[in-house]
Amino acid sequence: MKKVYVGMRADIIHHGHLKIIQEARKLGEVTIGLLTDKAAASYKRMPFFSYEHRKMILENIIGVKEVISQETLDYVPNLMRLKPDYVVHGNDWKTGAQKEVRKRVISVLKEWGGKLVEPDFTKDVSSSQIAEELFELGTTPGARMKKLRRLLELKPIVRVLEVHNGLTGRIVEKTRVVEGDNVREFECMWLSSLTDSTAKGKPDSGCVDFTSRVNTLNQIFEVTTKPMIVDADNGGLTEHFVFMVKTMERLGVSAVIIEDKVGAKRNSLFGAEVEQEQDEIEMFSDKISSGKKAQVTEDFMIIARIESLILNKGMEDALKRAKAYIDAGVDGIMIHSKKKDFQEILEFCREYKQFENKVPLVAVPSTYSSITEEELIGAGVSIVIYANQLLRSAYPAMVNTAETILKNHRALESEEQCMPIKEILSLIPAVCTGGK
Ligand code: SPV
Ligand code: MG
Repeated sequence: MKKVYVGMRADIIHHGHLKIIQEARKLGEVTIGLLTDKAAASYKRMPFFSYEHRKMILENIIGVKEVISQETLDYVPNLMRLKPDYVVHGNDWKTGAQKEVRKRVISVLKEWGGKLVEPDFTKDVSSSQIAEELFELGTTPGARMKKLRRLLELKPIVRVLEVHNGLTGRIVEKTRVVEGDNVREFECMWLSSLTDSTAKGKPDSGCVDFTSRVNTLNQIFEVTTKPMIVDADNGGLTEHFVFMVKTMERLGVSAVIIEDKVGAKRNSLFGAEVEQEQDEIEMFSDKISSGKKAQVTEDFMIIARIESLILNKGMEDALKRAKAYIDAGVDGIMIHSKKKDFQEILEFCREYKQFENKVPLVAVPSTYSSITEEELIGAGVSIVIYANQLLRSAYPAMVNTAETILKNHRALESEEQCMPIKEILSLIPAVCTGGK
């Protein structure tokens, strides 16, 4: 029997997959190289179904002899081991994201005279299209909430972008950039107190009340499926925080971040320019453990935000607090800084790496924005939050348009700054507003 290798992601199985397997069977004994969850998440969104579930389905398809794991997008390591006579793949990978992977398959097969066989791909069905349609259907609170923990397992860093209304939620949901083999997107949303307040024409001083923040959250959740981290300021009094935890969890929020400050709420980026007081370690630890006791599921996360560097309390204090908060049961640590350079963040990360007990580390590079995701990964950061960029870019554009109309006594000159009317009419698909 000849050996036939078929690499697959097989997240949403359809007749296109079965046709490939049928073609492969005609050539010999079929081994499926199934992308692991990490490999599948390395170049585009994480799969809907876990490796075990995808494997179980494939193993029960007639003609599949064995399913083995493929740990990289690159087929070469598995091909070197198995030295198959044939690799079978639909001919849709000649162009686009997988072009390079294909080239490497062809060149390694040459080493033992193996062949690449490329049946016509099935044009009337596409996993990506089915996935898009599933996302448009929406999600449930429980399914959305779980996604952040899964992303933390699968991605080297979870990329989070600020949202403050339904439209910005849609931007996080839909925006994608293709870079070689990779489709890059934001995996999660951040409901920022700064941009939520600013979008409502109010200062970031806690004057947008909790009910209003929950309303905004619901508006965003109506039109998105990605997970959400909520900026909960300092979480309020401990006896109120426990209710906040339950509300957030019930809605399907994946994590809240609470900052270790007390007193009148001021945005951290003011630093020591304004009066800001840090909480006692014991009091804040108590808030964390009370919150942890209040949550119902294992999925919800409470992340503690350390303000020591912002308030010039020093590295020692920041590290001491990180240890105490971890002991109190926190699920993540956000270390904040308002320096332009990122040396103090890297110093914190270096020390943090030595901790015996670690939880995922979160960074918010608003002022030290020159740091790259690769540098953050190297430092051990698991979540990067781009906390305010959508609103900061939208506001100057809108003011500019307003001024252009005023200066010209008409709207014509503003047109080149605006998206075409036709485009805005179809920006939101009809399915979101009640059918096609
Ligand atoms: C926010 O986005 O509201 C934050 C981050 O809390 S910062 O503005 O940097 O304090
Ligand atoms: Mg905030």
